[in-house]
Amino acid sequence: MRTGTAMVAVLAAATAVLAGCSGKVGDSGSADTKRIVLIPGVANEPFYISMQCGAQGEAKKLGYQLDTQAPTQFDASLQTPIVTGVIANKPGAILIAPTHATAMASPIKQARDAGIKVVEVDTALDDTSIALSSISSDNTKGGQLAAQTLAKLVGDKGPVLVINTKAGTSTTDQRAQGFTDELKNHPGMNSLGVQYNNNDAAQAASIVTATLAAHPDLAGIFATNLSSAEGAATGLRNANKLGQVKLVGFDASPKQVEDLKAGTVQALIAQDPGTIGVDGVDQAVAALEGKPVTRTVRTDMIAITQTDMDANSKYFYKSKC
Ligand code: T6T
Repeated sequence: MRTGTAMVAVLAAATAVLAGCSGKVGDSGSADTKRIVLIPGVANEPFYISMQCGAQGEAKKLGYQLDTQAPTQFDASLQTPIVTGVIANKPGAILIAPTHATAMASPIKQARDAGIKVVEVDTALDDTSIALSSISSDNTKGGQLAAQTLAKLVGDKGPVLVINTKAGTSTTDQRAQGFTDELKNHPGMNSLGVQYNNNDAAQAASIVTATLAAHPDLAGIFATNLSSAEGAATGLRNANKLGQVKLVGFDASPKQVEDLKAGTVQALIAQDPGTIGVDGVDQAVAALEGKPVTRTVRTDMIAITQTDMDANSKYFYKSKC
């Protein structure tokens, strides 16, 4: 018994020393202000891997620890328990890509109310009062850019389809809206509407197959993200319509880059997820150190075609750091 008590005392003393070193005061329940947790939309996906690489590098540079915890699918019901678990561990800040603009509000608010600094990376909540800062591409503009790019490819005429991922994803909803708005400036093109693939490439391929059966004159497709674009390319390949139906896809995963090189996809709107990660850490650290925080930070986005792909390879996403 006595040995046990002594060991507890030694452990408590050691914990206190460690706490002093790291800024952690485990038992008292206050936050570890040197630790930041990144919660991406989904695990093992090149957009978020690139974001994590940027965030990790920046955190190291600034003397912070960055941990990453991602759901296995892009789904609020899987991301919510991750946020709840992270709150219990009390990091100083979280960088989060909310998987739904309203469904993630309550768990993220709980994090904020627990004293954790919240920074949104890529996606955002509709309620702008919860996060301190949001870092993303200008997604509405990205959708407009996709429409302008597709208009050139189809000679400004014919039926076009939008393949979106999941309704309620702030970024891709804005891209679809930007695309639809810009189509008003291209009266020769008519929209066949927006279809959702549930962030699943196989579903995007099936949407293409079904659309081609009903509209064999389909001229072009705008795929609003990585899974939509990878799947749409597969659908066109299956239907033997490669190059005939023009495809513009958001993002630049290794597979999308291969598809661009092969001529399966005519243009990619690449984002800069590495910089989103870097800027996210910078804003979180500013908040933790009591410095001014920027509420909205916009990162780069670029339309890449086969002819300029080599010059723009810095925008290609990574599958590991
Ligand atoms: O397009 C990115 C991201 O910007 C979007 O919010 C969700 O999908 C991606 O992660 C690509 O899969």
